[in-house]
Amino acid sequence: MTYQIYWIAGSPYSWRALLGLLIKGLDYESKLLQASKGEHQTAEFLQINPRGQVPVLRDNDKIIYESIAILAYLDRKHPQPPLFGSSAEETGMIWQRIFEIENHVHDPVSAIVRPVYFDQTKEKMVEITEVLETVYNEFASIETVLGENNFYIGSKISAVDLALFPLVMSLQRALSLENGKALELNFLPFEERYPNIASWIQRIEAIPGYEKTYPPNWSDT
Ligand SMILES: N[C@@H](CCC(=O)N[C@@H](CS)C(=O)NCC(=O)O)C(=O)O
Repeated sequence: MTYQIYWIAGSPYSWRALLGLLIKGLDYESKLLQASKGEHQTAEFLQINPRGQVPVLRDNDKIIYESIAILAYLDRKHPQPPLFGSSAEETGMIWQRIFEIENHVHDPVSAIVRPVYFDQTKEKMVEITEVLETVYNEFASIETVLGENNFYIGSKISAVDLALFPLVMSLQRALSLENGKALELNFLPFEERYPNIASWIQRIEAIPGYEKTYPPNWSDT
């Protein structure tokens, strides 16, 4: 049986897993859940992941959830191309960066993206303002790193890129929507404000099959 992946359109965590499958050149059966219909909360899905969250990877009788764990699982089963480095130094750096993204980038970016998606920018203006400096600082540091290399850790794509890319794309997406634009946050266009990030996005978008991972609900608007 090929892999099965349970995911929700527009979920940045799901996108990480889909990109991992793509980079590894693996076939998979797509199990796209409709969050609006509560398909991630059904008794059947809660048996698969009691937390009711996506992504979930099913490999025969093995169930793996947590997006980074899915990447690590795929990497161990299909070592080429390596997503977690080929040396102790690379592996250490990759995990360091992943934890930095999870601990320092994820929540501040979400604090901007979620209110835009849920049309709550007015109610959440204090929270958005509070995280702004952090997000500007994190983006400045990402921009510097990506000016030195094609990918986050050197010349090859790694799990760091897959962890970070959906968050960056989510911010870009949110700030392109009408209520996101109204915030006037000065992140966009990336081509002007963050040219190295923009080039990195283009490199990832150029991966054959990328379009299959692109959130289907983003193409509508
Ligand atoms: N840390 C988890 C987060 C998973 C997560 O929060 N997924 C969201 C979609 S982006 C979800 O399933 N939300 C539904 C819910 O929590 O009810 C991971 O990296 O996979």
